[in-house]
Amino acid sequence: MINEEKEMLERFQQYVDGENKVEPKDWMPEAYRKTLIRQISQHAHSEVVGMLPEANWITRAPSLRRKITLLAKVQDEAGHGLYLYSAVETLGVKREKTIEDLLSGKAKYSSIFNYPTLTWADIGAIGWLVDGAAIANQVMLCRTSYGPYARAMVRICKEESFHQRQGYEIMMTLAFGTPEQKAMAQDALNRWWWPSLMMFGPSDDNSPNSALSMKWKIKRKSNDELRQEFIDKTVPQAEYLGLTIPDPHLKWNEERGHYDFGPIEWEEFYNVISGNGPCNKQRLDARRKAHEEGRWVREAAAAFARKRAMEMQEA
Ligand code: BYC
Repeated sequence: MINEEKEMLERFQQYVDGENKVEPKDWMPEAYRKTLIRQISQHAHSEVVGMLPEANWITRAPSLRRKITLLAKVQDEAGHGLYLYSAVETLGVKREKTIEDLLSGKAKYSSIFNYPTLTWADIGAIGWLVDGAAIANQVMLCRTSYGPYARAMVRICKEESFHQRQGYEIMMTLAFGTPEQKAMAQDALNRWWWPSLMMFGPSDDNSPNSALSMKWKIKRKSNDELRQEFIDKTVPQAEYLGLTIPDPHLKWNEERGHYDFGPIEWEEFYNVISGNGPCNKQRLDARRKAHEEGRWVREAAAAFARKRAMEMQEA
């Protein structure tokens, strides 16, 4: 039995190394299934919780055009959550259970959404930096080894690109606007820069899940590699805006061909992911309230589906 399992593991590794996609009915190691359930469900929760800080500004968007665009973006995030919850279901976990884990505080979601959106410029900074960081991470996930996750990511990435552009465009309007508008843009950059870098997760030497995830090609690039890619891409964008990234250590390193950057406050990151960030309680309370208020819709949809199934049987 042990030999048999070892053989299956080896075959699985060869299959993944051969750049083949793993599909829901294929045999997979239990740890592979578990880590995918963990990562994809956290990702789904992040999309859904991520709607909250932005939705906070829908009623206060400065023009009809901005309001329509923001509404579309927030709706896209809901759609991303739905694709990803479906991808988790293909791994044998009921959606209800996945959502229960979020509402009970057991499951994580991205640290970034535990920060408040204080001004309109934050909507620009989120699109530019948070969606920018998300794209850096998610382009890699389009090539993840699990088929349903990879396919969901292709569509999500296309939409994230539009989100990033709308954010950068808001930042351009503010940065090239009045001195007050430029100051708002700078203030938003100051507050969102470091939390955006934390989105990529702990540094490689403190990332317990990375080794297996890289081996099984769930992740294709390490947390630090992606963080560096994001910084290298974003610094020239900030320069174009005439804004200053709040890091006195930020400096182009000719030898490395990358920007050097200052130390990340990991204590803040661990504090946020253990539930003690500025908005953790507010975010979970909002999700719990929405879940309760949506109960009748779920019940009505389930009753309708049961009725349709009975009608089909009778026909
Ligand atoms: N926040 O071993 P590690 C979006 C946890 S949504 C919270 O490196 P892994 C968007 C990690 O879960 C963006 N927790 O883990 C939506 C682990 O804890 P557990 C969301 C974090 O999984 C709306 C522990 O720290 N994107 O795009 O190998 C509007 C050790 O970490 C975070 C995704 O979810 C964090 N930032 O790597 C706009 C992408 N980082 O689970 C935008 C998919 C780490 O062992 N996820 N932790 O208790 C991933 O690519 C990976 O899960 C991560 C972490 C790179 C995030």
